[in-house]
Amino acid sequence: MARALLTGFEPFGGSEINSSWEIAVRVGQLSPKGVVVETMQLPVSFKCAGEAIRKTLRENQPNVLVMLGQRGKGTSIDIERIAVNLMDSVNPDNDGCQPQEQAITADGEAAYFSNLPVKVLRDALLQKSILARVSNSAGLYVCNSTYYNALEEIQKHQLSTKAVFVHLPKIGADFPLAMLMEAVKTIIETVITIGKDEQIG
Ligand code: PCA
Repeated sequence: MARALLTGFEPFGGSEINSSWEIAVRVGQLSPKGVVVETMQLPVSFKCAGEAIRKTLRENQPNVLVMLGQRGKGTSIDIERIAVNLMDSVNPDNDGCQPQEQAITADGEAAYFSNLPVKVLRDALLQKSILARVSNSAGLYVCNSTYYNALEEIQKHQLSTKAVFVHLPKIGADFPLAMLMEAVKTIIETVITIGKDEQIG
């Protein structure tokens, strides 16, 4: 059976919860079809989140990595296509770091793309009438840098892990908990279906 790692972030910026972790932990218990899902909470720390995701990827080599983050002002479920090699933050992370126009990896690639077909994932959500789009920027804060670290690690070590980052809006009237859970479960199941054709896992 394929193994998926589903990550979410701890709260940040004075909030009590982070929708990404609330959803990750619940979807982990849902047992999506054809896959064993492990969940992991990441710190909102440029340094520690990057190190943690790299270590887990190397040690556990999951078949699938779905990383979730919260986009506070998000009005859709955003399937992130790309991570760029830049940190530039308006607010400090939970360690008090606030890098300004700094590379994530000195002399690293300018950017990495998801190695999954992002439009297929978006369409799987639209088919269920869940508002989703492909996003071409995960921002320049901790989500982007964690995504970059993950994709670079996969590339550098030639791992077979298929990875994508998804920004979720806050849980609320427009995006109730059940809808966000259904969305993330659908993404995982769609990745597994794609993988059957490509022999993931
Ligand atoms: N969202 C932030 C970091 C953690 C999270 O959930 C971001 O979009 O970078």
